[in-house]
Amino acid sequence: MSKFYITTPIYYVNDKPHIGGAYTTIAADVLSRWHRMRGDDTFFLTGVDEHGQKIAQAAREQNMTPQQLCDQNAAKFQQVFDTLKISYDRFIRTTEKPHEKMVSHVLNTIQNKNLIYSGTYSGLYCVGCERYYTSKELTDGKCPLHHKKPITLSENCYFFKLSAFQKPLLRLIDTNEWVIEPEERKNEVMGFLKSETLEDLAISREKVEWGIPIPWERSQSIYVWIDALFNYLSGIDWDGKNKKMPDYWPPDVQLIGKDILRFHAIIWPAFLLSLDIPLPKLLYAHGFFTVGGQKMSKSLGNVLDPEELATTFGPDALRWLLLSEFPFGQDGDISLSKFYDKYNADLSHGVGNLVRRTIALALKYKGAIEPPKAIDVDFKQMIEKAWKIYEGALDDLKFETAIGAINDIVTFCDKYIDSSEPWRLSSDDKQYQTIVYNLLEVLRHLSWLIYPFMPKKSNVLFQLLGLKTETKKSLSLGKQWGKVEFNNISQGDILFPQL
Ligand code: ME8
Repeated sequence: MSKFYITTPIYYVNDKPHIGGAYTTIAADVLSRWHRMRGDDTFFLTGVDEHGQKIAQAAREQNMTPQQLCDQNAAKFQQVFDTLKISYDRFIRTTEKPHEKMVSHVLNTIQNKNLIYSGTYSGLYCVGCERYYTSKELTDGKCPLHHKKPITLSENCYFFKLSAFQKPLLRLIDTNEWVIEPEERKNEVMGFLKSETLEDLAISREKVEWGIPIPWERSQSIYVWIDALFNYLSGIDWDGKNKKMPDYWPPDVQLIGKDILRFHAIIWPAFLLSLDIPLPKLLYAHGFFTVGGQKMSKSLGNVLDPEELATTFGPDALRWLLLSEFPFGQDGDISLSKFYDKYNADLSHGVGNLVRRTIALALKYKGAIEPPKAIDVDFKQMIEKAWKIYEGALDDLKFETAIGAINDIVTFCDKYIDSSEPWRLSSDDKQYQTIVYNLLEVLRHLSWLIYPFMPKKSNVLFQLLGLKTETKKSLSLGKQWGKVEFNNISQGDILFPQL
């Protein structure tokens, strides 16, 4: 059995769950469900980032202790993830004691290797981002994200010798030992490493009351970003000391948004190299989306809320819509009107209508619908081809291609119904039964195929087909054509009511 370890970023606990984070998490969930369905020993880690000045400040403003705020908001994230049918195996919170202990151990190890030294850092600091900016990175002297002038800050701190890793990282990326995808993102990181001198990294700060103390100097605490990166190790219960890493290590996929690429493509692997820990197999940074052609912003009033969208379209459909609108690795645009159009086209008129038509035809025949003596080769080949495209697409994180393969099956069947005109035949006719069998068998395959994207609808469809135990089968059995008999079919509620 292969293992599959996948991670998302951990989200700032003081923010509301946003559609951007939901996008990353849904994508990770689809991959996790796909790997579980395939029989892989899968571990899906997500969670929240709970330390730092911003969180302490937000708690003060709300008359709460930081821990109270974290507890309240972490629960909110979990609730939204439940709504979105996120099947994480572990929801990590960086205020968990084992995480804090692990980070302390790891810092001691790096310190013992002489890769940490004390110094003074002075720089342009954005409170909103909790990070320093170089003047080059600012837009008109302002933080590109918060559009505020950073403050000049000087403080004693510890530095990590990040500069020592510039050459090793360049080599690892160049030789694809450290794989960053899509290609564009890899080139971005390579370009940066080739053209800029990597400076040592300030890893601690003074007077942050809500952070993990530097073990040998408790007046300093570790910078929230560094603390957060180590969640990928504490999330699988590594204690920071044991030489043997947990079996899930290294991650097979680390999914992130392109905004946090440098943290994950440079700083994170440098820490792992400093600890002699194998690097993740793949770092994949997806794109950002605009809404109706514009950047999402409160002032424009175009912020999409994942919970509201799940109420409008249903969580299953929302997952499908988000991942089908534009290619995963690229930037794209979404909008409510596009969601309505796509919902009606793919789901209501597409999959949903095929289900309703097929079941209506099947119910006209009273007996069990058995595999025909001569298997329909066109159907068998069509389904085998669809599976091939679908599997290759999910392995390459091309969600939109996998969804396209499903839509093509539906189109094939719609044409088949129109051309074979089963309504002209008597239900006792062998030809009628063959047509219905082919269509039911397609629905059974569709239930498997839609599962990673729409787990609840997939289960409903299996039930309508009278195949409640089908998912207990291995995928390789499930993928075979023409072996199953249908004898307990029912027409339930409409799967995707038109909106
Ligand atoms: O960066 N549009 O957390 P975060 C699209 N705690 N995606 C967005 C988005 C938007 N408007 N806003 C956020 C952090 N995201 C750190 C991570 S990991 C060790 C620590 C997505 O909650 C984006 O993909 O601010 C980003 O990568 C992720 O949410 C986390 O954002």
